[in-house]
Amino acid sequence: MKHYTSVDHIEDLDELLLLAKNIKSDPYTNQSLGKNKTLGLLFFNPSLRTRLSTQKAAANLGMNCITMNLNNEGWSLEFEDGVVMNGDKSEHIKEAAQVISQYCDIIAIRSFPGLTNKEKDEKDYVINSFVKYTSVPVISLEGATEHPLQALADILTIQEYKTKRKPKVVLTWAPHPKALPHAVPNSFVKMMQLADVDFVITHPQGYELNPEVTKGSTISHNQEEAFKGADFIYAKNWSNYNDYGKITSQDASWMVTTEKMELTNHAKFMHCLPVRRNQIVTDAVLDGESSIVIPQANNRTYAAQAVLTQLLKNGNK
Ligand code: SN0
Repeated sequence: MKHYTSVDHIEDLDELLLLAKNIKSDPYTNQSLGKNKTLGLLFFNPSLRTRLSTQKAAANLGMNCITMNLNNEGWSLEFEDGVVMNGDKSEHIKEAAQVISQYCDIIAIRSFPGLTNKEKDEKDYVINSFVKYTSVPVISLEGATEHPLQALADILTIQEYKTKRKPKVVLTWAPHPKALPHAVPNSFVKMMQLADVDFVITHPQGYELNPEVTKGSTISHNQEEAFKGADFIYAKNWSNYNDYGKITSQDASWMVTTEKMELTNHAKFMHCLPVRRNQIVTDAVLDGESSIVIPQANNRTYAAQAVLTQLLKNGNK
Protein backbone atom coordinates (compact mmCIF):
# COMPACT_ATOMS: atom_id res chain seq x y z
CA MET A 1 0.00 0.00 0.00
CA LYS A 2 1.50 3.31 -1.12
CA HIS A 3 -1.35 5.61 -0.07
CA TYR A 4 -4.61 4.92 1.75
CA THR A 5 -7.16 7.27 0.24
CA SER A 6 -9.59 4.56 -0.93
CA VAL A 7 -10.74 1.10 0.09
CA ASP A 8 -9.42 0.15 -3.38
CA HIS A 9 -5.88 0.60 -2.03
CA ILE A 10 -6.19 -2.44 0.24
CA GLU A 11 -4.01 -5.18 -1.21
CA ASP A 12 -5.08 -8.03 1.09
CA LEU A 13 -8.06 -7.37 3.39
CA ASP A 14 -7.59 -10.53 5.48
CA GLU A 15 -3.95 -9.62 6.12
CA LEU A 16 -4.87 -6.04 7.09
CA LEU A 17 -7.65 -7.24 9.43
CA LEU A 18 -5.35 -9.76 11.08
CA LEU A 19 -2.81 -6.97 11.61
CA ALA A 20 -5.54 -4.75 13.14
CA LYS A 21 -6.65 -7.59 15.45
CA ASN A 22 -3.09 -8.28 16.58
CA ILE A 23 -2.57 -4.56 17.23
CA LYS A 24 -5.78 -4.47 19.26
CA SER A 25 -4.60 -7.30 21.50
CA ASP A 26 -1.12 -5.75 21.87
CA PRO A 27 -1.18 -2.06 20.82
CA TYR A 28 2.44 -1.33 21.80
CA THR A 29 4.05 -4.20 19.93
CA ASN A 30 5.59 -1.86 17.34
CA GLN A 31 6.32 1.01 19.69
CA SER A 32 9.49 2.07 17.91
CA LEU A 33 8.38 1.55 14.29
CA GLY A 34 7.46 5.23 14.06
CA LYS A 35 10.41 6.56 16.06
CA ASN A 36 11.64 9.87 14.60
CA LYS A 37 8.80 9.84 12.07
CA THR A 38 6.18 12.57 11.84
CA LEU A 39 2.53 12.27 10.93
CA GLY A 40 0.89 15.48 9.71
CA LEU A 41 -2.85 15.66 10.28
CA LEU A 42 -4.54 18.35 8.19
CA PHE A 43 -8.20 19.17 8.73
CA PHE A 44 -10.40 21.25 6.47
CA ASN A 45 -13.47 20.09 8.44
CA PRO A 46 -14.41 19.19 12.03
CA SER A 47 -13.44 15.88 13.58
CA LEU A 48 -13.63 14.05 16.87
CA ARG A 49 -13.02 10.30 16.42
CA THR A 50 -10.82 10.56 13.35
CA ARG A 51 -8.47 13.10 14.87
CA LEU A 52 -8.16 11.51 18.29
CA SER A 53 -7.99 7.87 17.16
CA THR A 54 -5.40 8.58 14.47
CA GLN A 55 -3.26 10.59 16.91
CA LYS A 56 -3.53 7.78 19.41
CA ALA A 57 -2.63 5.20 16.77
CA ALA A 58 0.43 7.25 15.79
CA ALA A 59 1.47 7.62 19.45
CA ASN A 60 1.18 3.84 19.92
CA LEU A 61 3.74 3.50 17.13
CA GLY A 62 6.08 6.10 18.60
CA MET A 63 5.35 8.70 15.90
CA ASN A 64 5.20 12.45 16.41
CA CYS A 65 1.98 14.13 15.33
CA ILE A 66 1.50 17.64 14.04
CA THR A 67 -2.10 18.67 13.59
CA MET A 68 -3.50 21.72 11.87
CA ASN A 69 -6.99 23.00 11.13
CA LEU A 70 -6.22 24.49 7.74
CA ASN A 71 -9.51 26.31 7.27
CA ASN A 72 -9.23 28.66 10.20
CA GLU A 73 -5.50 28.56 10.97
CA GLY A 74 -3.76 28.30 7.59
CA TRP A 75 -3.60 30.51 4.50
CA SER A 76 -6.51 29.99 2.19
CA LEU A 77 -5.28 27.67 -0.54
CA GLU A 78 -5.63 27.88 -4.31
CA PHE A 79 -6.04 24.51 -6.07
CA GLU A 80 -6.54 25.64 -9.68
CA ASP A 81 -3.60 25.66 -12.06
CA GLY A 82 -2.57 28.75 -14.01
CA VAL A 83 -4.75 31.27 -12.20
CA VAL A 84 -3.88 34.88 -11.43
CA MET A 85 -3.89 34.87 -7.65
CA ASN A 86 -5.29 38.35 -7.13
CA GLY A 87 -8.29 37.23 -5.05
CA ASP A 88 -8.68 35.89 -1.53
CA LYS A 89 -6.44 32.80 -1.96
CA SER A 90 -2.99 33.41 -0.48
CA GLU A 91 -1.01 30.27 -1.23
CA HIS A 92 -1.02 27.63 -3.97
CA ILE A 93 -1.33 23.96 -3.07
CA LYS A 94 1.89 23.31 -5.08
CA GLU A 95 4.05 25.10 -2.53
CA ALA A 96 1.95 24.20 0.49
CA ALA A 97 1.97 20.45 -0.21
CA GLN A 98 5.70 20.34 -0.99
CA VAL A 99 6.55 22.32 2.13
CA ILE A 100 4.35 20.19 4.40
CA SER A 101 5.82 17.00 2.98
CA GLN A 102 9.31 18.14 4.04
CA TYR A 103 8.06 18.19 7.64
CA CYS A 104 6.13 14.92 7.51
CA ASP A 105 6.76 11.26 6.70
CA ILE A 106 3.04 10.61 6.23
CA ILE A 107 0.31 13.19 5.56
CA ALA A 108 -3.32 12.58 6.50
CA ILE A 109 -6.08 14.90 5.27
CA ARG A 110 -9.77 15.51 5.90
CA SER A 111 -11.58 17.43 3.20
CA PHE A 112 -15.33 17.07 2.72
CA PRO A 113 -16.98 17.65 -0.66
CA GLY A 114 -18.65 20.99 -1.42
CA LEU A 115 -21.74 19.05 -2.62
CA THR A 116 -22.45 21.66 -5.28
CA ASN A 117 -20.16 20.62 -8.14
CA LYS A 118 -20.34 16.84 -8.66
CA GLU A 119 -17.54 16.69 -11.19
CA LYS A 120 -15.17 18.63 -8.94
CA ASP A 121 -16.05 16.54 -5.88
CA GLU A 122 -15.62 13.26 -7.78
CA LYS A 123 -12.02 14.27 -8.52
CA ASP A 124 -11.39 14.53 -4.77
CA TYR A 125 -9.07 17.35 -5.77
CA VAL A 126 -7.85 18.36 -2.30
CA ILE A 127 -6.57 14.91 -1.34
CA ASN A 128 -5.37 14.16 -4.85
CA SER A 129 -3.44 17.43 -5.00
CA PHE A 130 -1.47 16.29 -1.97
CA VAL A 131 -0.88 12.92 -3.65
CA LYS A 132 0.30 14.79 -6.76
CA TYR A 133 2.62 17.34 -5.14
CA THR A 134 4.16 15.31 -2.31
CA SER A 135 6.41 12.30 -2.28
CA VAL A 136 5.17 10.90 1.05
CA PRO A 137 2.24 8.51 1.64
CA VAL A 138 -1.18 10.17 1.96
CA ILE A 139 -4.04 8.91 4.10
CA SER A 140 -7.63 10.08 3.70
CA LEU A 141 -9.31 11.11 6.92
CA GLU A 142 -12.50 11.42 4.83
CA GLY A 143 -12.29 12.97 1.44
CA ALA A 144 -15.00 14.01 -1.00
CA THR A 145 -15.78 10.45 -2.07
CA GLU A 146 -14.40 8.04 0.53
CA HIS A 147 -13.76 7.50 4.23
CA PRO A 148 -11.56 4.41 4.07
CA LEU A 149 -10.36 4.38 7.71
CA GLN A 150 -13.97 4.32 8.87
CA ALA A 151 -14.77 1.39 6.58
CA LEU A 152 -11.79 -0.56 7.92
CA ALA A 153 -12.98 -0.04 11.51
CA ASP A 154 -16.47 -1.10 10.38
CA ILE A 155 -15.40 -4.43 8.92
CA LEU A 156 -13.19 -5.07 11.95
CA THR A 157 -16.27 -4.51 14.15
CA ILE A 158 -18.47 -6.77 12.01
CA GLN A 159 -15.86 -9.54 12.22
CA GLU A 160 -15.77 -9.23 16.01
CA TYR A 161 -19.54 -9.29 16.51
CA LYS A 162 -20.68 -11.73 13.83
CA THR A 163 -22.17 -15.01 15.04
CA LYS A 164 -22.22 -16.77 11.68
CA ARG A 165 -19.69 -17.19 8.90
CA LYS A 166 -21.53 -15.01 6.40
CA PRO A 167 -23.70 -12.43 8.20
CA LYS A 168 -26.39 -10.36 6.52
CA VAL A 169 -25.35 -6.70 6.58
CA VAL A 170 -27.80 -3.94 5.67
CA LEU A 171 -26.78 -0.37 4.87
CA THR A 172 -29.85 1.79 5.38
CA TRP A 173 -30.34 5.43 4.45
CA ALA A 174 -31.98 7.45 7.24
CA PRO A 175 -33.23 11.05 7.31
CA HIS A 176 -31.08 14.02 8.34
CA PRO A 177 -31.64 17.79 8.38
CA LYS A 178 -28.32 18.59 6.62
CA ALA A 179 -26.95 17.59 3.23
CA LEU A 180 -24.27 14.97 3.99
CA PRO A 181 -21.48 13.53 1.84
CA HIS A 182 -21.39 10.10 0.16
CA ALA A 183 -17.94 9.23 1.46
CA VAL A 184 -18.97 7.01 4.38
CA PRO A 185 -21.54 4.95 2.45
CA ASN A 186 -19.24 4.69 -0.61
CA SER A 187 -16.36 3.25 1.42
CA PHE A 188 -18.71 1.00 3.41
CA VAL A 189 -20.20 -0.40 0.18
CA LYS A 190 -16.74 -1.03 -1.26
CA MET A 191 -15.66 -2.75 1.95
CA MET A 192 -18.76 -4.97 2.04
CA GLN A 193 -18.06 -5.96 -1.55
CA LEU A 194 -14.58 -7.14 -0.48
CA ALA A 195 -15.83 -8.91 2.65
CA ASP A 196 -17.58 -12.27 2.93
CA VAL A 197 -21.04 -10.93 3.80
CA ASP A 198 -24.57 -11.03 2.43
CA PHE A 199 -24.99 -7.31 1.69
CA VAL A 200 -28.12 -5.24 1.00
CA ILE A 201 -28.40 -1.46 0.53
CA THR A 202 -31.79 0.12 1.25
CA HIS A 203 -32.83 3.71 0.55
CA PRO A 204 -35.80 5.67 -0.76
CA GLN A 205 -36.31 5.77 -4.51
CA GLY A 206 -34.07 8.42 -6.06
CA TYR A 207 -31.39 8.14 -3.37
CA GLU A 208 -29.16 5.81 -5.40
CA LEU A 209 -25.45 6.17 -4.62
CA ASN A 210 -22.89 6.34 -7.43
CA PRO A 211 -23.76 3.32 -9.63
CA GLU A 212 -20.02 2.79 -10.26
CA VAL A 213 -19.65 2.10 -6.54
CA THR A 214 -22.80 0.03 -5.95
CA LYS A 215 -22.61 -2.10 -9.10
CA GLY A 216 -23.06 -5.75 -8.20
CA SER A 217 -24.64 -4.97 -4.81
CA THR A 218 -28.30 -5.66 -3.99
CA ILE A 219 -30.45 -2.53 -3.63
CA SER A 220 -33.96 -2.48 -2.15
CA HIS A 221 -36.38 0.42 -1.77
CA ASN A 222 -38.31 -1.53 0.86
CA GLN A 223 -36.55 -0.97 4.18
CA GLU A 224 -38.67 -3.44 6.19
CA GLU A 225 -38.08 -6.18 3.64
CA ALA A 226 -34.33 -5.46 3.70
CA PHE A 227 -34.21 -5.63 7.52
CA LYS A 228 -35.64 -9.17 7.64
CA GLY A 229 -33.02 -11.62 8.87
CA ALA A 230 -30.30 -8.95 9.10
CA ASP A 231 -27.39 -9.48 11.51
CA PHE A 232 -26.08 -5.90 11.22
CA ILE A 233 -27.95 -2.67 10.52
CA TYR A 234 -25.63 0.15 9.44
CA ALA A 235 -27.51 3.46 9.32
CA LYS A 236 -26.25 6.49 7.43
CA ASN A 237 -27.69 9.53 5.79
CA TRP A 238 -26.40 10.83 2.49
CA SER A 239 -27.66 13.64 0.30
CA ASN A 240 -29.11 12.94 -3.12
CA TYR A 241 -26.42 11.83 -5.58
CA ASN A 242 -28.48 12.23 -8.77
CA ASP A 243 -29.92 15.61 -7.80
CA TYR A 244 -26.45 16.29 -6.50
CA GLY A 245 -26.07 17.43 -2.90
CA LYS A 246 -29.79 18.15 -2.45
CA ILE A 247 -32.08 16.94 0.32
CA THR A 248 -35.05 15.48 -1.54
CA SER A 249 -36.40 13.42 1.36
CA GLN A 250 -36.58 13.83 5.11
CA ASP A 251 -39.03 10.96 5.39
CA ALA A 252 -39.13 10.17 9.12
CA SER A 253 -40.50 6.71 8.36
CA TRP A 254 -36.92 5.72 7.41
CA MET A 255 -35.64 6.31 10.97
CA VAL A 256 -34.32 3.14 12.66
CA THR A 257 -36.70 2.16 15.47
CA THR A 258 -37.12 -0.72 17.91
CA GLU A 259 -40.03 -2.04 15.83
CA LYS A 260 -37.81 -2.23 12.76
CA MET A 261 -34.94 -3.82 14.69
CA GLU A 262 -37.43 -6.53 15.72
CA LEU A 263 -37.69 -7.59 12.07
CA THR A 264 -34.01 -8.53 12.10
CA ASN A 265 -32.09 -11.52 13.40
CA HIS A 266 -31.23 -9.69 16.68
CA ALA A 267 -29.12 -7.37 14.55
CA LYS A 268 -26.43 -5.14 15.95
CA PHE A 269 -26.88 -1.43 15.22
CA MET A 270 -23.92 0.46 13.71
CA HIS A 271 -23.26 4.09 12.78
CA CYS A 272 -20.01 5.94 12.09
CA LEU A 273 -21.01 8.83 14.44
CA PRO A 274 -21.75 11.63 15.00
CA VAL A 275 -25.38 10.55 14.94
CA ARG A 276 -28.53 12.67 15.21
CA ARG A 277 -30.74 11.07 17.85
CA ASN A 278 -34.39 10.60 16.94
CA GLN A 279 -33.64 11.55 13.34
CA ILE A 280 -31.41 8.70 12.17
CA VAL A 281 -32.19 6.35 15.05
CA THR A 282 -34.34 6.44 18.18
CA ASP A 283 -32.87 6.84 21.67
CA ALA A 284 -34.19 3.37 22.51
CA VAL A 285 -32.13 1.67 19.79
CA LEU A 286 -29.01 3.77 20.34
CA ASP A 287 -29.09 3.27 24.12
CA GLY A 288 -30.22 -0.35 23.84
CA GLU A 289 -28.26 -3.59 23.89
CA SER A 290 -28.14 -3.99 20.12
CA SER A 291 -26.10 -0.81 19.62
CA ILE A 292 -22.36 -1.32 19.06
CA VAL A 293 -21.53 2.24 18.00
CA ILE A 294 -19.15 2.79 20.94
CA PRO A 295 -16.95 -0.31 20.36
CA GLN A 296 -17.18 0.49 16.63
CA ALA A 297 -15.64 3.92 17.33
CA ASN A 298 -12.99 2.27 19.50
CA ASN A 299 -11.88 0.24 16.51
CA ARG A 300 -10.97 3.44 14.68
CA THR A 301 -7.67 3.41 16.59
CA TYR A 302 -6.74 -0.10 15.49
CA ALA A 303 -7.80 0.49 11.91
CA ALA A 304 -5.64 3.63 11.75
CA GLN A 305 -2.75 1.87 13.48
CA ALA A 306 -2.89 -1.04 11.02
CA VAL A 307 -2.74 1.36 8.06
CA LEU A 308 0.09 3.42 9.62
CA THR A 309 1.99 0.20 10.36
CA GLN A 310 1.74 -0.95 6.74
CA LEU A 311 2.78 2.46 5.37
CA LEU A 312 5.72 2.73 7.80
CA LYS A 313 6.88 -0.81 7.01
CA ASN A 314 6.67 -0.04 3.27
CA GLY A 315 8.77 3.08 3.82
CA ASN A 316 11.44 1.06 5.65
CA LYS A 317 11.80 -1.49 2.85
C1 SN0 B 1 -19.98 13.56 8.15
C2 SN0 B 1 -20.48 12.71 7.00
O1 SN0 B 1 -19.69 12.42 6.08
O2 SN0 B 1 -21.63 12.30 7.01
C3 SN0 B 1 -18.84 12.89 8.90
C4 SN0 B 1 -19.09 11.49 9.35
C5 SN0 B 1 -17.88 10.81 9.91
N1 SN0 B 1 -21.05 13.80 9.07
C6 SN0 B 1 -21.55 15.00 9.31
O3 SN0 B 1 -21.10 15.96 8.75
C7 SN0 B 1 -22.66 15.12 10.33
C8 SN0 B 1 -22.91 16.54 10.72
C9 SN0 B 1 -24.16 16.78 11.51
O4 SN0 B 1 -24.43 17.96 11.72
O5 SN0 B 1 -24.88 15.85 11.90
